[in-house]
Amino acid sequence: MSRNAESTAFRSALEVIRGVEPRVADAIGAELADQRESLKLIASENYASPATLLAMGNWLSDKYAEGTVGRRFYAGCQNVDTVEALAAEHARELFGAAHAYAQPHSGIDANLVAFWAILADRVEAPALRRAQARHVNDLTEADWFTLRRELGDQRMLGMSLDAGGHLTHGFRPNISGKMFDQRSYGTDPATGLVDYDRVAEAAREFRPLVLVAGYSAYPRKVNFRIMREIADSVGATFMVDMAHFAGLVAGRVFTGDFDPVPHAHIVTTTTHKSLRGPRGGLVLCGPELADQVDRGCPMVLGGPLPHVMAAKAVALAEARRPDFADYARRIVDNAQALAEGLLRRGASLVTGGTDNHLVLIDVTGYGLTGRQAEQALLDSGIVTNRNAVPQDPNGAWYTSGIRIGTPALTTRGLGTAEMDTTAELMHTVLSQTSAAANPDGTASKAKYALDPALADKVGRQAGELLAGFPLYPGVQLG
Ligand code: DSN
Repeated sequence: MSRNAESTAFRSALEVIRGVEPRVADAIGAELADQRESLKLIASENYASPATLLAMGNWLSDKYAEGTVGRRFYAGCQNVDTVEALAAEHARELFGAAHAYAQPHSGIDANLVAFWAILADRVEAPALRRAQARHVNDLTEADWFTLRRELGDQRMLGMSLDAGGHLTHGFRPNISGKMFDQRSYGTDPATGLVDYDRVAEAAREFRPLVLVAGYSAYPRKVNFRIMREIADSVGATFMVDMAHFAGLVAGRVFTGDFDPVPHAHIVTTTTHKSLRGPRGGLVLCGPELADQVDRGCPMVLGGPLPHVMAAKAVALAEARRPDFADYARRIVDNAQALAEGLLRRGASLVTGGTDNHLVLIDVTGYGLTGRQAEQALLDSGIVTNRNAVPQDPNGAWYTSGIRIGTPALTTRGLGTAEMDTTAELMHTVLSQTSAAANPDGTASKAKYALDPALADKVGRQAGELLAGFPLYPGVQLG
């Protein structure tokens, strides 16, 4: 698309929106300005391409399309079929998967579809066979009672939240922790790394139906071959949530033992993180689970979002281009440069570095909580998010960590030299911020003191750094 076409498309869209509700048009324009001006280091965010964004604003949004390609509960879905089939085809080709399901609206939805499919495959189907029934409707009340009890009795073993796992990997207050009897594996307290022997031991003791790998705040690779061996040793279904690192799998940075697709029974992901697509989810699996996964909507999900599936097809097509591999490699180079820059300046990093797209800073060394550090950085034009560190004494709200990641800045074109400057800016802010007390003199985990002049100066320096890497250079709104 020519740059002129991008400007015309977005300007025209805003003009039309402004005619109805100008405040929405203003918010959209302001969001672009904010994103252009800030040093975005949120590990789970990115900048989708203009083509991906534009694929979402159209008439596909108006269709209901429960069911699957060619087998819908609504008439007139031929164009939805086209885009869903394309999204699935690109996903299968990109990841080398036998089956892809492009309907989940988010990563959590993708995980729920996967859990549903595993339970249906491992518990419901055997129960139906035992009862010699074809469908749950054919079960007697007694059979149904037994099945309900068995469904509620299943076990999941996943990475604990404070070790970097995700809420949906069995965290007790989350629906996943209520669907399953849950136990989690952590990381080695000395190294911060996954200890596969301990995972194997936990699996032997707990005998889970599902072993989950994947993370949202673990800065290292996971060996999925070993995890599959552990799952096999106890007869568990092995599921990987690759939402954070799907772009690194797509870009062939994570291969062999570190590519989950050949090793897992089922893989879930979001499409908007390192994969750089629209907000949404995706499930990949082999033929054994495909039928159950395809029942995700309407059994688990509301109607699919055809406009978002169109955007998934566009983004996945982009990820199949050769330059995406270069992008994926640069994400990791940048994360490592950022980690080295921080370490050189005295920061403490969980696991001492990174081999993926994210870095987890333990900010207690700066005398701060994650909440204080996050706000001080935001005052200085640096957007991050606070995150728990393993065995975090400050809990999940205040936390002791700051999670940063490089997918977004790498899309913008920043390289390793700019990562060193970014490390310098972050270190300056963190080392000049101090914890402040409540008015009554008690310690606060939220209040902090940072000289506003310093915050302004760092903000200007961040702006100067970004000026060399314009965001959406083809889009001029005014
Ligand atoms: N909220 C996402 C993240 O920031 O990692 C995970 O769901």
